[in-house]
This record gives sequence, structure tokens and C-alpha cells, in this order.
Amino acid sequence: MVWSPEKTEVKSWNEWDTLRHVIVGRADDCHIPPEEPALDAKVPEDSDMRGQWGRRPQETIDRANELLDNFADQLRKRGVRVDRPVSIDHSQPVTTPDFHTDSQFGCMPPRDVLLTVGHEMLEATMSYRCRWFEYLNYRPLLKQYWEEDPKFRHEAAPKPRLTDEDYHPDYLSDKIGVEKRLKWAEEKFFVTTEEEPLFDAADVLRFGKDLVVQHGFTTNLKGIEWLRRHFPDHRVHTVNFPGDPYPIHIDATFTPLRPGLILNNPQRRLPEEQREMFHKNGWEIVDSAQPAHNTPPPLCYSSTWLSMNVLVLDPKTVCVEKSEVYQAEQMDKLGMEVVEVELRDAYAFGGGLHCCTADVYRDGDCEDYFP
Ligand code: ABU
Repeated sequence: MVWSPEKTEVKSWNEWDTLRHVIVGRADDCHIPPEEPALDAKVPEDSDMRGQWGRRPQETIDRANELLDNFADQLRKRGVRVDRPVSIDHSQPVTTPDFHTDSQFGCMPPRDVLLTVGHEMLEATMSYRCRWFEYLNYRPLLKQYWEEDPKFRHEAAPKPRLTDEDYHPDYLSDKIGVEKRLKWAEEKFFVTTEEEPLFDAADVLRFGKDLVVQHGFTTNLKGIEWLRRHFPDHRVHTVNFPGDPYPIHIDATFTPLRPGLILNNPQRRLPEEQREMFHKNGWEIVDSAQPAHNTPPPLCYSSTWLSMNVLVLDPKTVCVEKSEVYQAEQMDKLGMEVVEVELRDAYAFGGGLHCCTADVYRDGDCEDYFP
């Protein structure tokens, strides 16, 4: 069926087919949440985020919104339909019978919460307490898609309890050090336990019939098993990137650009034994270019590797952050047309160009790339 802008249809099977309809996040009312186990484990010991919390400064919210609005307009000018979430009040605390946190996170970035697989959008469990209600920012959109598209499946994974049993207390120290973190990552000892299924949508990459899922801080093995049972027609593969001392979200580590080609973060190489399915099927995994920056921007959770957190518009066209000149140069050499997008001042709100979007519709069907 040919896509029409007049008709809402949810469908996206991979990360690269022609993008027609997308959600772009908003920075409205974003907060730095108070300390909590899974969030603290992600913040480097020397980060300016340590010990800070509260509503983000208004001028940074305004600037991030300006950049996100511009990105949305750039996409619209290229014919992509863009929807935006409706912000809830993130200053509200979250209290359940099992935990309390004094504020929430924000409606950025949508990629962490929403996983689109074919005609389905699945709300992830999430593993941070401050992100427990984040799906509510997207509910008006999902309600609209459900009313307008009879094939749309709106699904939600079981809400986790997020008691202290969900987190390894060893990670609560702020003096662990990178060496020990790397050893723990190598041993697959992460902050989240196997108490209950946990996953963030941004730990999942879609390759048609195959889903590739990172086991790390935000997704545990039970979360991956939950996905396996939830998508019985897919093959679900668990991957690890031992060089990453803060492994959350796969999209600044492993970036498919088109059938047969993936960029891999050179500091977080996919182990040899996990490369087999790609190599056997003729896929090339190339080291990504270095980031253009030595440090992330102020009050940012993410690493400098947001350089490779790109949004593929079609197998020949990719959005790259404007200051990431080495990444853009590499894309050009790989035969991709580069669309420059200014976003660095919004990175602190939860990520780059892939993070701040969630697919609604891409052309193409569910292909088997690894027969
Ligand atoms: N949400 C992607 C962040 C990954 C990183 O900090 O490298």
C-alpha cells in the first residue's frame, strides 16, 4: 500500500526504510530528577550532573525547544509528517506502593519509551522510577492513531514495581571508578537485577524479522525474554558491548544505515562471536568516526558518542548533527547524502537525532535479512 499523508497508518519494521511519519520530542518542563539507583549508575563520577536536581533552567528548555522545532520543520519540508507529544506536569512526584520519587524526567526522548514494530507501538517498562509515567506524554497521539488506523496495535509492557530488589546495591556508590565498571560490564553485571522484566525501547534495534537488543543497565535478560515472548514471529538477539562502562541504549553504539551496513562505536565493539549472524549474511560492520567533541554539553546524561546517534531518512539519506563534522564526512564516504541538523544544545534533554524521535511510519515490509 502506498503511504498517503491524509491517512494515519502505523508501520515501521526497520531503522532505514523511507521515513514518512515520525514523533519528535519536546523539552517542555524537563527536569533533572532526584537521585535514584538506575539513574545514578549512568552518571559518570566526575559529571556535573552529580548532586543536581530540579527543573532545568528555562533558557535551556527554550533553546532545546527551538532546536527541536527547527528539526521538526526540516523534516516537514522534506515531506515527513511530524507529530509532537503533549507534555504532562513533570514536577509532580511519582508515588506507588513500592517507591517514591520527587519529580519526573520529561517528554524527551520518545525513542526510549516507544518501540514501533510493524503495526504496533509498545510502551516500554522503563527502569528509572522517574520515567514510570513518561508514556502519558504520548498517550494523546497513540489514542489518535488507534482511532484513525484500524490496524494499529497499542500495547504496553507490564509496569514494573521498581523496588530496591530491582537494583544491585554495589552500584549505589559514587566511587566505583571506570576500571571496575568496565570489569563489571565485561562480566555482564549491571545495575538492574533480574527481579522482573525491564527494558527501555532504545535498547532495541529493528532489522525486519530480527530484533537486536542490548543487555545493560536499562534492559535486563528478563526484559529481553519478555520481548521474545511478545514478538513470537521475530528472532530476538541479545547483544553486549563490553567496552561501555555505562551501557544504556544501543543507539550511540550500533547504528544500522541500510541493509548490509552498520556503524559500530570503536570503543564499544560488538564481540566477535556476536558478529557471526551479520557476517554470515554479508553485512559489513564498520567503526564509526570519532565524535567532534571531547566532552558532552553541560548537564547531559549522554556520552560524546551521540555523534553516531543519527536518524536515517531512507537508505541513501541520513540526518547528522551539524557540529559532528567527522561523522558527516564518514557518511559522505559511505555514499549517504547528509542532512545537517543543529541539535547539540538539546542533547542534555536525553539524546541526539535518533533518540529524540520515534518512528510512526516507514515504507517497506517485514523482510528477513538473516535467513
Ligand atoms: N541514549 C543514548 C545514550 C548513549 C550514550 O550515552 O552513549
